[in-house]
Amino acid sequence: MLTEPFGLTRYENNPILAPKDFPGADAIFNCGQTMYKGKTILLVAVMLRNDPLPRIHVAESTDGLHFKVRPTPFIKKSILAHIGPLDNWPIDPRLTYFPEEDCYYIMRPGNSEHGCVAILGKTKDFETYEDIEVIALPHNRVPCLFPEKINGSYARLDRPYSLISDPHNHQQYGHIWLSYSPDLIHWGRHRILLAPWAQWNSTKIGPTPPIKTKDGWLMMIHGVSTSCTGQRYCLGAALLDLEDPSRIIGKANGYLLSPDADYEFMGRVPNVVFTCGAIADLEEDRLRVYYGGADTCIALATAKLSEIVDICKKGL
Ligand code: BMA
Repeated sequence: MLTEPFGLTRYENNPILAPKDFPGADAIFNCGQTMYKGKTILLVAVMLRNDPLPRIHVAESTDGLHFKVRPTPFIKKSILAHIGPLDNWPIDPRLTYFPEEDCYYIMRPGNSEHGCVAILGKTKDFETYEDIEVIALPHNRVPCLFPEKINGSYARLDRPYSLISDPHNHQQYGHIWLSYSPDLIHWGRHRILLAPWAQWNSTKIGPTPPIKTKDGWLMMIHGVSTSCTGQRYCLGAALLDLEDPSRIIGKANGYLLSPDADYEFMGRVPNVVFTCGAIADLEEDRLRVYYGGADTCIALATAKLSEIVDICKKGL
Protein backbone atom coordinates (compact mmCIF):
# COMPACT_ATOMS: atom_id res chain seq x y z
CA MET A 1 0.00 0.00 0.00
CA LEU A 2 1.63 3.23 -1.10
CA THR A 3 1.92 6.13 1.31
CA GLU A 4 1.40 9.65 0.00
CA PRO A 5 4.69 10.80 -1.64
CA PHE A 6 6.63 13.07 0.70
CA GLY A 7 9.90 14.51 -0.55
CA LEU A 8 10.82 11.64 -2.87
CA THR A 9 8.54 10.48 -5.70
CA ARG A 10 8.91 7.11 -7.39
CA TYR A 11 9.53 6.91 -11.12
CA GLU A 12 6.38 5.49 -12.71
CA ASN A 13 8.17 2.72 -14.64
CA ASN A 14 10.10 1.35 -11.68
CA PRO A 15 12.06 -0.80 -11.29
CA ILE A 16 14.65 0.47 -13.74
CA LEU A 17 16.88 -2.62 -13.36
CA ALA A 18 15.68 -6.06 -12.34
CA PRO A 19 17.25 -9.55 -12.34
CA LYS A 20 15.76 -10.24 -15.78
CA ASP A 21 18.01 -7.49 -17.19
CA PHE A 22 21.20 -9.46 -16.59
CA PRO A 23 21.72 -13.08 -17.72
CA GLY A 24 21.72 -15.47 -14.77
CA ALA A 25 21.09 -12.77 -12.19
CA ASP A 26 19.33 -13.44 -8.93
CA ALA A 27 19.53 -9.78 -7.90
CA ILE A 28 20.73 -6.39 -9.13
CA PHE A 29 20.64 -3.95 -6.26
CA ASN A 30 22.22 -1.21 -4.10
CA CYS A 31 24.34 1.02 -6.31
CA GLY A 32 26.92 3.79 -6.20
CA GLN A 33 25.87 6.61 -8.52
CA THR A 34 27.45 9.53 -10.36
CA MET A 35 27.74 11.38 -13.67
CA TYR A 36 30.63 10.63 -16.06
CA LYS A 37 31.03 12.31 -19.47
CA GLY A 38 27.35 13.21 -19.57
CA LYS A 39 26.18 9.70 -18.72
CA THR A 40 24.59 8.45 -15.53
CA ILE A 41 26.78 5.72 -14.10
CA LEU A 42 25.57 3.21 -11.55
CA LEU A 43 27.88 0.72 -9.87
CA VAL A 44 25.38 -2.07 -9.27
CA ALA A 45 25.79 -5.10 -7.04
CA VAL A 46 24.93 -8.27 -8.96
CA MET A 47 24.19 -11.65 -7.40
CA LEU A 48 24.21 -14.57 -9.79
CA ARG A 49 22.22 -17.77 -9.44
CA ASN A 50 25.34 -19.90 -9.76
CA ASP A 51 27.98 -17.84 -7.94
CA PRO A 52 28.04 -17.49 -4.15
CA LEU A 53 29.85 -14.12 -4.32
CA PRO A 54 28.31 -10.83 -5.44
CA ARG A 55 30.24 -8.61 -7.85
CA ILE A 56 29.90 -5.00 -8.91
CA HIS A 57 29.15 -4.04 -12.51
CA VAL A 58 28.99 -0.72 -14.32
CA ALA A 59 25.56 0.24 -15.64
CA GLU A 60 25.31 3.31 -17.87
CA SER A 61 22.58 5.47 -19.33
CA THR A 62 22.24 8.58 -21.45
CA ASP A 63 18.78 9.50 -20.14
CA GLY A 64 19.05 8.32 -16.53
CA LEU A 65 16.12 5.96 -17.05
CA HIS A 66 17.28 3.20 -19.40
CA PHE A 67 20.43 1.43 -18.29
CA LYS A 68 22.74 -1.08 -19.92
CA VAL A 69 24.73 -3.26 -17.55
CA ARG A 70 28.22 -4.11 -18.82
CA PRO A 71 28.74 -7.89 -18.89
CA THR A 72 32.23 -7.92 -17.31
CA PRO A 73 32.45 -7.32 -13.56
CA PHE A 74 34.08 -4.02 -12.60
CA ILE A 75 34.86 -4.93 -8.98
CA LYS A 76 35.29 -8.48 -7.78
CA LYS A 77 36.61 -9.84 -4.52
CA SER A 78 40.05 -8.23 -4.18
CA ILE A 79 43.08 -10.31 -5.12
CA LEU A 80 45.50 -8.08 -3.19
CA ALA A 81 47.18 -9.90 -0.32
CA HIS A 82 46.29 -7.20 2.23
CA ILE A 83 42.66 -6.86 1.17
CA GLY A 84 41.53 -10.17 -0.37
CA PRO A 85 41.08 -12.16 2.84
CA LEU A 86 38.85 -9.39 4.21
CA ASP A 87 36.79 -8.96 1.05
CA ASN A 88 34.20 -11.71 0.87
CA TRP A 89 31.09 -9.80 -0.08
CA PRO A 90 31.65 -6.94 -2.55
CA ILE A 91 28.45 -4.86 -2.34
CA ASP A 92 27.22 -1.37 -1.42
CA PRO A 93 29.81 0.72 -3.32
CA ARG A 94 29.67 4.36 -2.22
CA LEU A 95 31.01 6.51 -5.00
CA THR A 96 32.45 10.03 -4.72
CA TYR A 97 33.77 12.14 -7.57
CA PHE A 98 36.70 14.18 -6.31
CA PRO A 99 37.09 17.05 -8.84
CA GLU A 100 40.42 18.26 -7.41
CA GLU A 101 42.00 14.96 -8.51
CA ASP A 102 39.60 14.12 -11.35
CA CYS A 103 39.18 10.76 -9.66
CA TYR A 104 36.23 8.65 -8.52
CA TYR A 105 36.79 7.09 -5.09
CA ILE A 106 34.82 4.06 -4.02
CA MET A 107 34.38 3.03 -0.41
CA ARG A 108 32.70 -0.26 0.38
CA PRO A 109 32.30 -2.72 3.21
CA GLY A 110 34.46 -5.85 3.21
CA ASN A 111 33.16 -8.87 5.04
CA SER A 112 35.30 -11.58 6.54
CA GLU A 113 35.50 -14.01 9.40
CA HIS A 114 37.30 -11.19 11.22
CA GLY A 115 34.36 -8.81 10.79
CA CYS A 116 33.36 -6.09 8.39
CA VAL A 117 36.11 -3.60 7.44
CA ALA A 118 36.04 -0.58 5.11
CA ILE A 119 37.83 -0.84 1.74
CA LEU A 120 38.95 2.08 -0.42
CA GLY A 121 39.42 1.87 -4.19
CA LYS A 122 39.41 4.23 -7.16
CA THR A 123 38.82 4.64 -10.87
CA LYS A 124 39.39 7.44 -13.32
CA ASP A 125 37.34 6.13 -16.21
CA PHE A 126 35.06 3.25 -15.13
CA GLU A 127 37.16 0.94 -17.30
CA THR A 128 39.83 0.03 -14.76
CA TYR A 129 39.47 -0.18 -11.01
CA GLU A 130 42.18 -0.24 -8.36
CA ASP A 131 41.84 -1.44 -4.78
CA ILE A 132 43.87 0.81 -2.47
CA GLU A 133 43.67 -0.02 1.24
CA VAL A 134 41.70 -1.20 4.22
CA ILE A 135 40.75 2.04 5.96
CA ALA A 136 38.66 1.02 8.97
CA LEU A 137 38.68 -1.75 11.54
CA PRO A 138 35.70 -4.04 12.13
CA HIS A 139 32.91 -3.47 12.51
CA ASN A 140 32.40 -0.68 10.05
CA ARG A 141 29.86 -1.04 7.33
CA VAL A 142 28.94 2.24 5.71
CA PRO A 143 32.04 4.26 4.75
CA CYS A 144 31.76 7.22 2.37
CA LEU A 145 33.85 10.19 1.31
CA PHE A 146 33.12 13.92 1.00
CA PRO A 147 33.79 15.23 -2.55
CA GLU A 148 36.36 17.81 -1.44
CA LYS A 149 38.83 18.46 1.34
CA ILE A 150 37.52 20.32 4.35
CA ASN A 151 40.02 22.70 5.95
CA GLY A 152 42.81 20.87 4.12
CA SER A 153 41.81 17.29 5.04
CA TYR A 154 39.87 14.49 3.36
CA ALA A 155 36.65 13.88 5.29
CA ARG A 156 34.49 10.81 5.55
CA LEU A 157 31.36 9.52 7.21
CA ASP A 158 30.95 5.98 8.42
CA ARG A 159 29.09 3.75 10.81
CA PRO A 160 31.16 1.72 13.21
CA TYR A 161 28.87 -0.69 15.03
CA SER A 162 28.57 -3.48 17.53
CA LEU A 163 27.41 -6.97 16.60
CA ILE A 164 25.29 -7.20 19.73
CA SER A 165 21.83 -6.21 18.63
CA ASP A 166 19.40 -4.91 21.13
CA PRO A 167 17.05 -2.33 19.64
CA HIS A 168 16.29 -1.02 23.11
CA ASN A 169 19.88 -0.21 23.89
CA HIS A 170 21.32 2.34 21.50
CA GLN A 171 24.63 2.22 23.32
CA GLN A 172 25.24 -1.05 21.53
CA TYR A 173 24.79 0.35 18.05
CA GLY A 174 27.16 2.28 15.86
CA HIS A 175 25.91 5.69 14.82
CA ILE A 176 27.17 7.96 12.06
CA TRP A 177 30.68 9.30 12.70
CA LEU A 178 32.82 11.91 10.95
CA SER A 179 36.60 11.64 10.62
CA TYR A 180 39.48 13.27 8.76
CA SER A 181 42.60 12.15 6.93
CA PRO A 182 45.68 13.77 5.35
CA ASP A 183 46.04 11.03 2.73
CA LEU A 184 42.80 8.93 2.54
CA ILE A 185 44.59 6.04 4.28
CA HIS A 186 45.10 7.21 7.87
CA TRP A 187 41.94 8.42 9.56
CA GLY A 188 41.51 10.23 12.86
CA ARG A 189 39.91 13.18 14.68
CA HIS A 190 36.76 11.04 14.97
CA ARG A 191 33.58 12.89 15.90
CA ILE A 192 30.21 11.40 16.66
CA LEU A 193 27.76 13.00 14.24
CA LEU A 194 24.31 11.49 14.42
CA ALA A 195 22.36 8.83 16.31
CA PRO A 196 18.84 7.54 15.51
CA TRP A 197 16.24 10.20 16.18
CA ALA A 198 12.87 8.87 15.07
CA GLN A 199 10.86 5.67 15.16
CA TRP A 200 11.57 4.80 11.51
CA ASN A 201 15.33 4.82 12.13
CA SER A 202 15.34 3.72 15.76
CA THR A 203 17.41 0.56 15.18
CA LYS A 204 20.26 2.06 13.13
CA ILE A 205 21.19 4.64 10.52
CA GLY A 206 23.79 4.81 7.76
CA PRO A 207 25.17 7.66 5.62
CA THR A 208 25.91 8.22 1.90
CA PRO A 209 28.50 10.49 0.24
CA PRO A 210 27.45 14.07 1.06
CA ILE A 211 26.27 16.34 -1.74
CA LYS A 212 27.30 19.99 -1.72
CA THR A 213 24.38 22.42 -1.88
CA LYS A 214 24.46 26.15 -1.21
CA ASP A 215 22.70 25.50 2.10
CA GLY A 216 24.94 22.72 3.39
CA TRP A 217 26.09 19.14 2.82
CA LEU A 218 23.06 17.02 2.03
CA MET A 219 23.37 13.45 3.27
CA MET A 220 20.83 10.84 2.25
CA ILE A 221 20.61 8.19 4.93
CA HIS A 222 19.00 4.82 5.42
CA GLY A 223 17.14 4.23 8.64
CA VAL A 224 16.15 0.87 10.07
CA SER A 225 13.39 0.01 12.53
CA THR A 226 12.54 -3.36 14.01
CA SER A 227 9.18 -5.01 14.60
CA CYS A 228 8.03 -8.51 15.47
CA THR A 229 8.26 -9.44 11.77
CA GLY A 230 11.80 -8.16 11.23
CA GLN A 231 13.54 -5.04 10.01
CA ARG A 232 12.28 -2.27 7.78
CA TYR A 233 14.66 0.00 5.82
CA CYS A 234 13.51 3.53 4.95
CA LEU A 235 15.27 6.54 3.40
CA GLY A 236 15.76 9.93 5.01
CA ALA A 237 18.11 12.90 4.88
CA ALA A 238 20.13 15.32 6.99
CA LEU A 239 21.98 18.57 6.30
CA LEU A 240 25.47 19.43 7.60
CA ASP A 241 27.26 22.76 7.86
CA LEU A 242 29.51 23.41 4.84
CA GLU A 243 32.53 24.63 6.83
CA ASP A 244 32.11 22.43 9.86
CA PRO A 245 30.22 19.24 8.90
CA SER A 246 30.20 18.10 12.51
CA ARG A 247 27.43 20.69 12.90
CA ILE A 248 24.00 19.36 11.90
CA ILE A 249 21.87 22.12 10.43
CA GLY A 250 18.77 20.02 9.96
CA LYS A 251 17.29 16.58 9.48
CA ALA A 252 14.04 15.20 8.14
CA ASN A 253 11.93 14.06 11.03
CA GLY A 254 9.88 11.69 8.89
CA TYR A 255 11.18 9.29 6.28
CA LEU A 256 11.28 10.38 2.63
CA LEU A 257 10.59 6.90 1.25
CA SER A 258 9.35 3.72 2.90
CA PRO A 259 9.23 0.22 1.37
CA ASP A 260 5.62 0.09 0.19
CA ALA A 261 5.71 -0.66 -3.54
CA ASP A 262 5.63 -4.37 -4.38
CA TYR A 263 9.24 -4.36 -5.66
CA GLU A 264 10.34 -2.86 -2.33
CA PHE A 265 8.21 -5.02 -0.14
CA MET A 266 8.84 -8.35 -1.89
CA GLY A 267 12.17 -9.84 -2.87
CA ARG A 268 15.26 -11.47 -1.44
CA VAL A 269 15.15 -9.24 1.64
CA PRO A 270 11.62 -7.87 1.96
CA ASN A 271 10.77 -4.43 3.29
CA VAL A 272 13.92 -2.65 2.13
CA VAL A 273 14.62 0.61 0.33
CA PHE A 274 18.34 1.26 0.50
CA THR A 275 20.61 3.77 -1.19
CA CYS A 276 24.38 4.17 -1.47
CA GLY A 277 24.07 7.78 -2.66
CA ALA A 278 22.18 10.24 -4.84
CA ILE A 279 22.83 12.49 -7.83
CA ALA A 280 22.12 16.21 -7.67
CA ASP A 281 21.34 18.00 -10.93
CA LEU A 282 22.00 21.45 -9.51
CA GLU A 283 20.88 23.47 -12.54
CA GLU A 284 17.56 21.65 -12.65
CA ASP A 285 17.14 21.75 -8.86
CA ARG A 286 16.64 18.00 -9.00
CA LEU A 287 17.75 15.09 -6.86
CA ARG A 288 17.82 11.55 -8.26
CA VAL A 289 18.07 8.61 -5.91
CA TYR A 290 18.79 5.21 -7.45
CA TYR A 291 17.92 2.83 -4.67
CA GLY A 292 17.78 -0.89 -4.08
CA GLY A 293 14.34 -2.49 -3.68
CA ALA A 294 14.19 -5.55 -1.40
CA ASP A 295 17.86 -6.34 -2.20
CA THR A 296 16.59 -7.53 -5.60
CA CYS A 297 16.18 -4.63 -8.04
CA ILE A 298 17.03 -0.96 -8.58
CA ALA A 299 14.42 1.77 -8.66
CA LEU A 300 14.50 5.54 -9.07
CA ALA A 301 12.94 8.24 -6.93
CA THR A 302 13.29 11.96 -7.58
CA ALA A 303 12.71 15.19 -5.72
CA LYS A 304 13.28 18.89 -5.96
CA LEU A 305 16.67 19.30 -4.32
CA SER A 306 15.61 22.56 -2.64
CA GLU A 307 12.54 20.84 -1.22
CA ILE A 308 14.62 18.09 0.44
CA VAL A 309 16.93 20.76 1.87
CA ASP A 310 13.89 22.61 3.14
CA ILE A 311 12.43 19.48 4.73
CA CYS A 312 15.75 18.97 6.56
CA LYS A 313 15.95 22.60 7.70
CA LYS A 314 12.37 22.58 8.99
CA GLY A 315 12.67 19.11 10.50
CA LEU A 316 9.45 17.99 8.79
C1 BMA B 1 22.40 -3.78 4.98
C2 BMA B 1 23.32 -3.80 3.77
C3 BMA B 1 22.56 -3.63 2.48
C4 BMA B 1 21.22 -4.32 2.45
C5 BMA B 1 20.48 -4.16 3.76
C6 BMA B 1 19.18 -4.96 3.78
O1 BMA B 1 23.08 -4.19 6.12
O2 BMA B 1 24.01 -5.00 3.76
O3 BMA B 1 23.31 -4.10 1.39
O4 BMA B 1 20.44 -3.73 1.44
O5 BMA B 1 21.30 -4.59 4.81
O6 BMA B 1 19.42 -6.32 3.61
